[in-house]
Amino acid sequence: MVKEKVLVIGASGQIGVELTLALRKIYGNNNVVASDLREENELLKGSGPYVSLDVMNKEMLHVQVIRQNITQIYLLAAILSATGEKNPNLAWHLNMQGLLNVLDIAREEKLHKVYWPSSIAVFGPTSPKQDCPQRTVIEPSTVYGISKYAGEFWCNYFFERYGVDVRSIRYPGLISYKSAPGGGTTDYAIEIFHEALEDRRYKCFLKEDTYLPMMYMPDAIRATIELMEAPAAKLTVRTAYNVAALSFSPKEISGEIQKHMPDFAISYEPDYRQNIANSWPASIDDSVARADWGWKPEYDLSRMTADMLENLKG
Ligand code: NAD
Ligand code: AKB
Repeated sequence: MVKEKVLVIGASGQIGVELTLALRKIYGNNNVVASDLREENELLKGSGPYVSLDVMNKEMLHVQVIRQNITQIYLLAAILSATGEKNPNLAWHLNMQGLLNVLDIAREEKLHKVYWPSSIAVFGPTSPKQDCPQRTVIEPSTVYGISKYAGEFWCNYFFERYGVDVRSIRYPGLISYKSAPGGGTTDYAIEIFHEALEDRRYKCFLKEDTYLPMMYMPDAIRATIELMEAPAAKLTVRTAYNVAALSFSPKEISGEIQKHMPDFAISYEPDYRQNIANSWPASIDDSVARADWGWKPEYDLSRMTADMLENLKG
């Protein structure tokens, strides 16, 4: 078996912490190097190597890849939708240049595989709202969505032109309790649990009937690993795969929380994130991922809600 050495960039973030821990179980603690611009997340401490690294510094990144004999990179460093609308230039710069730095190094060093996540944010107001297909009209209206869509085509280009085995998923909004979310529009679906447990009330920044595609983190981690372990010959999509699990509104998730906490109350005060949410589909068709590499979600709304509350209660 080929020995793999994995570098996770953005390992202290919402996905990075859980993905790093999952990859360490597969490849061994010392074969997964966590890296981030910010300090090492508490949950990673003591579980394996950590380096401080800026993905925008291509030379330093290249040095680390050579020095550590890296064979795979998982690139998670990015600016998400809500923060991106506050600073479009920064979002474009990090989301694009960070990816190009990684793809260039992967080509030069002949890395075995690269993982880079896209998002349902590639879809825009002209995409179908329900069961949005893998291939459809894609006209994103946020800088985050534009950067993800351009990124998907850079991945496809590096695969077609240079044979870089880069794989990608269009994650829905991800819900988790281990590490905090990083500035997205779907973050309300995490905040609501924390506020419910602390205050028994939550003021939501989206309207009650705003349906969005969502997924519980264990499903997202499993999707990522299953895609990365799938035989290359099975993959028909080299931009990014649609994957789906849940679709719910703030009213629906608050109703689910009320089943566990009858005195929980939600109110609504939509802000600039409502426009972002309005531009995205409500649900996603993931039949291509199911057919190509056997994707199937495990968590529904009620199971996810019960698990979130149980884990956050501690
Ligand atoms: P996050 O913001 O929680 O984590 C990103 C990490 O990258 C942070 O720890 C940050 O410090 C680090 N970082 C930022 N700039 C860096 C730099 N220059 N060099 C090195 N590290 C840097 O984000 P996340 O939610 O974990 O998302 C990870 C990826 O998944 C992103 O590409 C995001 O677009 C994508 N995604 C996330 C979601 C979601 O709901 N969380 C949904 C769809 C797609
Ligand atoms: C966001 O809301 O920006 C992210 C995403 C869906 O990409 N959670």
